[in-house]
Amino acid sequence: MKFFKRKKNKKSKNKDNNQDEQHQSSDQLQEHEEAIEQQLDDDFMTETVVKEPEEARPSESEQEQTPSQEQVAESSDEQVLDQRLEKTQANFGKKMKQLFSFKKKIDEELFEDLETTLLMADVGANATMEIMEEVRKSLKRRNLSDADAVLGALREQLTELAKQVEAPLIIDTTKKPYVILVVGVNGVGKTTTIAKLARRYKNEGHKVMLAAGDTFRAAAVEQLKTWGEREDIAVMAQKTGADSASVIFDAMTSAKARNMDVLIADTAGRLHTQSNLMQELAKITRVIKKNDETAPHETLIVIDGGTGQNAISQVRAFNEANKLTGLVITKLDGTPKGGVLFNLANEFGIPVRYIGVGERSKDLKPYRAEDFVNAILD
Ligand SMILES: Nc1nc2c(ncn2[C@@H]2O[C@H](COP(=O)(O)OP(=O)(O)O)[C@@H](O)[C@H]2O)c(=O)[nH]1
Ligand SMILES: [Mg+2]
Repeated sequence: MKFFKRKKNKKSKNKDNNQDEQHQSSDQLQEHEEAIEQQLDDDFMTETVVKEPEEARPSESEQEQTPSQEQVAESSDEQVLDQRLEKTQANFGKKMKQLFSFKKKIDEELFEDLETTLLMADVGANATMEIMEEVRKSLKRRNLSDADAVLGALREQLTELAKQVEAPLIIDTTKKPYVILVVGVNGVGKTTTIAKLARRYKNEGHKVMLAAGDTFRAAAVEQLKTWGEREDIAVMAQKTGADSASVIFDAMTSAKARNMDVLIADTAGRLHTQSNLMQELAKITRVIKKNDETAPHETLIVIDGGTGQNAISQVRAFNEANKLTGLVITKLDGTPKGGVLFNLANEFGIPVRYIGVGERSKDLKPYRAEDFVNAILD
């Protein structure tokens, strides 16, 4: 039995949506994104061919089975997500369906089991409570109680919550450079995400520069420089131990002089509990504003998708030090607990701009609520 009904047909979806402006622009954006994704896919394929070791080359008979360009083109973002989020799917959608296959009767125990499944996937206590309350209300209102209806109502609630934080990051080209400040604790994937973003924006035709604002470790500057060289993107760096705020300030000046469109600034990872380091972050923003009072135009926090409840305290503390405007949730490919996105959505409502689903430079996807919910449920 198929409990969750997917709404995959974009054309019919358009008809249902009255074509209001927001949907129209988000569809246009989607088309645009698909074109970029294709470009990224093409780039990536060239890379793999170059790097492929001799013995790993497919034999001729295997080559015949290699998908054609057209077939590759057909593997959409949605399919990639389905694949990359399968750990969460196994711990979420699959578990829920199992609950119903064991029990035909819809009773209080079943609701409790559903609640547990949400909690186990890190949806968080508050969000779980609210979602389940809405599910119950919705069933009561429609006087329904069969398995399909329960799961359908749950899907609706999750989608609604997921949609509340759907707002793609659009580079404002009137800001030159458009400054993106990237913050977060150590090891969450800030530098990797910056490299992925740089590649994406470059492919969109923007002139991109990076600022190596993580001046704590020499390795951090080197890591960014290596990415920069690989992708042919300018990286502004100073010596280890330099003042992070001035590195970023100088990079802004240089970006202006070189007519750059986008400047993405890295920062050192810091624990949200280290108040002196959090104050330093506030100083970075103050110094940025001395260069351009409208900047930073986006302050992105990077959150490791596997962090669980700690993600909430991270976002809270960083948001107090520096007003956050966007979230990137990384490593969703490696965790069975992708439910943290709902927890964050419910708690803060800060837009989720991108999700990280792997270590390669193309493994960053613009966040789309419906695709995300489909990938973890079905
Ligand atoms: N599987 C996976 N690994 C990631 C992702 N994003 C980053 N990483 C890995 O996380 C580790 C730390 O990343 P890094 O960018 O150095 O983190 P930073 O300390 O926040 O700058 C590296 O090994 C990255 O390859 C992701 O979306 N998926
Ligand atoms: Mg880093």
